Amino acid sequence: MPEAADAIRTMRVRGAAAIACLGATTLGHHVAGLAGGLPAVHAGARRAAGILFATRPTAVSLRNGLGAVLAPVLAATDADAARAEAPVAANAFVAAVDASGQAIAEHGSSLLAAGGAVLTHCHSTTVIDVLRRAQARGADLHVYATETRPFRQGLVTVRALHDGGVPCTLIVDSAVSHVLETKAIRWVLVGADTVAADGTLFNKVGTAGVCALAQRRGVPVHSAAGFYKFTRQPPGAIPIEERAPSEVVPDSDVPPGVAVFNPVFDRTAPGLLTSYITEAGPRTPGEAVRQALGRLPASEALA
Ligand code: RUB
Repeated sequence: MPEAADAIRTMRVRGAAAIACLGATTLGHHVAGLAGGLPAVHAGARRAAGILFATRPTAVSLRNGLGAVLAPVLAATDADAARAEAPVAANAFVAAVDASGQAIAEHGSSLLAAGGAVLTHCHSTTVIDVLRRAQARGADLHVYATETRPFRQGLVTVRALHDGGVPCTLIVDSAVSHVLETKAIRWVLVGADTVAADGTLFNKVGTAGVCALAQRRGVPVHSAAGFYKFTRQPPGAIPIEERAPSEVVPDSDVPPGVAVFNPVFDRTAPGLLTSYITEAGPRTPGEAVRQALGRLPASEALA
C-alpha cells in the first residue's frame, strides 16, 4: 500500500483514470489482507483509503474508486465477507473505468469524424483513445498538443499519438492563442480530473485559459469525462492541489525570498464548455451532471 501511495503522490502513476484504478486495486488488495474482526477491518480500510486519497486531493475519480471499494467493505456484516468483497469491488470498478473509456472513444470519434485540427492540453488517456480511434476510423486529424509545464505531460501525449498513427505537433503552452489564431483549430478536446456538481471542470492547470481563448474564437470545447469523475460536491469544496516549487524550477535558480507558486489544476466554468463527452454521448455540462449524479451512490463512502 505505501508503494502505491508513493507512486501516485510522486506522479510515477498519474492521470485520473490510472490513479483511480491503482487506488481501488491497492485498497482491495490491502483490505483482503487485513487481520482481525470487523471493527479492525473497517478501521484498517478507512485508514488506507484516507492515505491513498490524500495523495492527489483534487481527483474525485480517485475518491470514487476508493469509495467503490470502501462502501461494500463498510456494509459487510462479518470480517471475512468484507475481506472477500474488497478485491471483487476493485475489479468491478476497474472494469467500469475501462468500459467508460471504450464508450467515450466511440462517441468522441464520431464527433471528430469530419477530421481537422484539434488542440489538446496535458495528457489524458481518455482523450488519446478518442483521437486514436477517430484517426483509425478515417478522420484526417492533426493534433496540436501543449507541452504542459511544469511536468511536461505533453510529451507523453505526442508519443501516444505518434504510436497510434495520429499526426501531431508539440507546442509550448504560451503558443495556444497563436495556434488557435493560425492553425484552423476545429475543436479543443481536453480530459477531466474532476467535474463538480455545477458542471465546473477541474483539469490540468492551464485548461481554463485554453478554453477561454477557444470560446473567444468560437472554437467548440469538449472534455472527455467518464461518469466516475463527477461528484455531488460544489466546486468550492474541491481543493486545488499545489505541488513543490522544485517541479517548476530548481531552488538555486530563484533569488532568495522569491516565491514559486505551483498549482497543478484549475477550474473551468461550465459556460466555457460545449460538452462533456460521456459514456452516454456528448452532453451539455448540465445534462452530464444530471446523468452522472443519477448513477453515483447516494452517499460517498469517503465523505
Ligand atoms: C492529468 C490531467 C488529465 C486528467 C484526465 O493531470 O489533468 O487531463 O487526469 O486524464 P496529472 P485521464 O498529470 O497531474 O495527473 O483521461 O487519463 O483520466
